[in-house]
Amino acid sequence: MQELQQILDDALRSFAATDDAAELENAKARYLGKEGSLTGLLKGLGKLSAEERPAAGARINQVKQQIEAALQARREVIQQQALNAKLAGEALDVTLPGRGTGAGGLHPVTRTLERIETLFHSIGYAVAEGPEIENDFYNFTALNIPEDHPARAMHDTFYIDGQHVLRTHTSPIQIRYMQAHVEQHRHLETMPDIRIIAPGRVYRVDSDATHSPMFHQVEGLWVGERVSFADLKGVIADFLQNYFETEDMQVRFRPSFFPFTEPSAEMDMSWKGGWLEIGGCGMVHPNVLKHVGIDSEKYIGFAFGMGVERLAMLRYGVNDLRLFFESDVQFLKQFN
Ligand code: 2NM
Repeated sequence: MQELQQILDDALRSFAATDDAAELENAKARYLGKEGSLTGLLKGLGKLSAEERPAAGARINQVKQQIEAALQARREVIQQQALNAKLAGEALDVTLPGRGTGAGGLHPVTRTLERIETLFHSIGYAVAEGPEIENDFYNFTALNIPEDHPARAMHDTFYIDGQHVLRTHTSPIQIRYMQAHVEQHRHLETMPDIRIIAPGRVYRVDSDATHSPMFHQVEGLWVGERVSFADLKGVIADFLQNYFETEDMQVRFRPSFFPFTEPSAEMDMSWKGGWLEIGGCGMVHPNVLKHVGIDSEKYIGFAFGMGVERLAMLRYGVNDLRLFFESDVQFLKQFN
């Protein structure tokens, strides 16, 4: 039976030709299905004579078993291949070390603030804090800033409403502290000195390469019965020497004007053979002391203010202020 051999060869070839389970079952149908070629031969047995039938039937059944065996073998190979592919796709090396979550670290401005706080703490200054949303009195009036002063204008100050602003300096902290200090010592003949720094975020309508609408300031205040301009210069010089870790630090005061101090000065420090402005200062104006209920005939004080980003840039060698506010981890992780 030439035809039987042909069917067997075809079946084995088409089973071997596919890697796909569904395609294999389609191939099976072509030989063993209801319309399959082998099934056709079996149906044809009836046309044979009684003598021929048993031998022909036996041969067809033998081929049928061979095809079924090949089919089953191929099914198992394809199933195994599918399983291997699935396992490879899900491969997980449980012996690899974990990725971890990273340690994180402090922002350079935060580190600078902590350094400033530590240094002033070491010479007897407390660290005071206060709200970032302030009212007109604490941000301007108490500081002897007149009603028509340009700093009060909408284009310099972020207004929350007619009465409230984002603080434009940390002086309101000092005003609040002085008020509370006076209240706390009202029963005494004389009150102890006030020695504080007021670090924190401040806000101004200003944004370019050297100005950010939010930045950090540290102000300082010493109020007592015998506080002098010389003390002010000594404290500033001591701070800068320690902050920059150099004995070779010159401090220069240039006459200036602020509504809240009299006299007032700009502070410069020696830097790379020249001078660099690092803030302003002065003796607290008598009107400021009056606003917080301190007798300006008995008490006197100095105050100063410095930009924290400026101090951070100088210490870490950063040349663009904006880098501090971009939250770029590649930049920030250099400082930890
Ligand atoms: C500065 C410059 C000069 C200052 C004044 C006061 C207060 F509240 F005592 F009046 N706090 N800070 C002051 C004085 C701030 O920053 C450039």
